[in-house]
Order: sequence, then structure tokens, then C-alpha cells
Amino acid sequence: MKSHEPGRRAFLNRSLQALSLLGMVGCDRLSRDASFQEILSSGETLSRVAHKALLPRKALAQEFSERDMSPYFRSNGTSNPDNPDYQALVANGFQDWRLKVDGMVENRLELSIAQLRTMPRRTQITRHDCVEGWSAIAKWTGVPLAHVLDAAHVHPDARFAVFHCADPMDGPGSAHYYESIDFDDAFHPQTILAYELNGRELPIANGAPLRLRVERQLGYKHAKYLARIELVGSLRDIRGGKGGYWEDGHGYQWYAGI
Ligand SMILES: Nc1nc2c(c(=O)[nH]1)N[C@H]1C(S)=C(S)[C@@H](COP(=O)(O)O)O[C@H]1N2
Ligand SMILES: [Mo]
Repeated sequence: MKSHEPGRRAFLNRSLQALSLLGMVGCDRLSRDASFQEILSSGETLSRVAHKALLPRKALAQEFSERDMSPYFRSNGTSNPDNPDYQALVANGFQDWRLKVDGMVENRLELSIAQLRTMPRRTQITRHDCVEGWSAIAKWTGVPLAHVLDAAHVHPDARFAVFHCADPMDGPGSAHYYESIDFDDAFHPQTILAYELNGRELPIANGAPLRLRVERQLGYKHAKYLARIELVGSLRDIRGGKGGYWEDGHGYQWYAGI
């Protein structure tokens, strides 16, 4: 991976320096520090930088044991996409469904569920935290996203994975749900494309046949009903440019670290 562009990197360095000062100096001095002011001006940047400074890049989200699992894992948002193409896939047991991987890749992929199931798999019991205030612990099984991206040969200038979903958000024919993550999360070992929930085929209510699990972020980042993963260098040209349905339309933060 190439490094961030110089301006951004310098900003992050200054932010990290200012954060490290937090442990050493009093608040009055910090409040006069220009770079600290700059960080405070962006709550989102602060939370992203703090999260990354405090947790090493590969830090794992907490995993639980079978006895911690919630008796029921609810559905939230779309529970059955209002989309005739999706319903035709359901009618055929998803045999004709394919996950497309394209954009800044050398090898475009079209993968069936059967093919995804032959790839390396990972099972993890994690807690899902929804921004609306509920949490539940469940067991997820799927293929690490890193494995799929490696098979696609991602271009060195790519920076983000964008997830395009099958569910229209404002009635039939309207724009579909979408989300995006950077490569720290895309290549994180707990980031999986899940096809099983609690040891059973992923239910329609929870995103069948395939949904993202990105365990260090809030629920809305975990895109369900995956249709296509697009690799891009910038989020600028994806719809409103903020990287996701909730980010573009409802002011949610793009980086939803927990
Ligand atoms: N495609 C799609 N993905 C989505 C949503 C959605 O409505 N559509 N809702 C999000 C939200 S807000 C949450 S909390 C989780 C809910 O996942 P669940 O239905 O398995 O509980 O999915 C996320 N991913
Ligand atoms: Mo959510």
C-alpha cells in the first residue's frame, strides 16, 4: 500500500503528537496548542485518530464464548429487500447469485456462494453494537475479506472497498444501501464476508446470502445483501462522496469505531 498523501499524513502526525501530549501536559497548554485546536475542530477526525493511536492497527475486537451468545439476533434496517431481482435470487436458493468484485483490481471476480464456501473460513463470536442503542452477541462464519481482495489483485492506488447492496432504501427502484471501509479494516483479520449466523445459513432478515462483518465499527457499517465490492482510490465519486448511505443522507460518521 502506498502512504497517505503528504498533507493528510502531516495532519495525522500532528494529531498524534497532540494526542500523546494528552498524557503529559495540562489542559491550558493544550488549549493554546494550534494542532490540538485543529483536532478539536473535527470530532470525527479526533475519534478516528484516537482510535488508531490507542489501538494498534491489527487489534482484535473482543471475542466471546458460546455461552455468551444472545438467545436471539434481531434484524435491523431492511429485513427483506423490496427488489424483484433479489426476490428472483431468493426463489432459486441464491444459486444464480454472484458477488462481483471490480473497480481498481487486475482480476475482476464473480463468485458464487459455493465458491466462497470453498475459500478459507473464519468463525468469530462478537458483539454487534447498533447506533440506535441495542447490542447482541452472535457467531458469524465467512471468508476473510482479505482473501477475496488478494484473489482480485487490488491495484496499489486503491484505498477503499465500497459495498453495494441489493436493498433499495426508499421503495422499489430507488437507490440501494451502500457502505465503505478503508484498508486497515478491509485487511483486518476479523473482517469477514459472512454466510452463516449462529451455525446456520445466513437468514434473509440478516443479509442473505452474504453480509459484511467489520467488528471494530458500529452496526450500520456491516453491509447486508452484498451484490458488489468496488475498489476505489477515493470516495469522492461514490454518490454524495461521504462513503455510505447514512453518511451521505443522515450525517452519520464515516468512521464508526467502537
Ligand atoms: N444492506 C443493508 N445493510 C445494513 C442495513 C440495511 O438496512 N441494509 N442496516 C444496518 C444497520 S443500522 C444495522 S444495526 C445492521 C443490522 O444487522 P441485522 O439486521 O443482522 O441485525 O445492518 C446494517 N447493514
Ligand atoms: Mo444500526
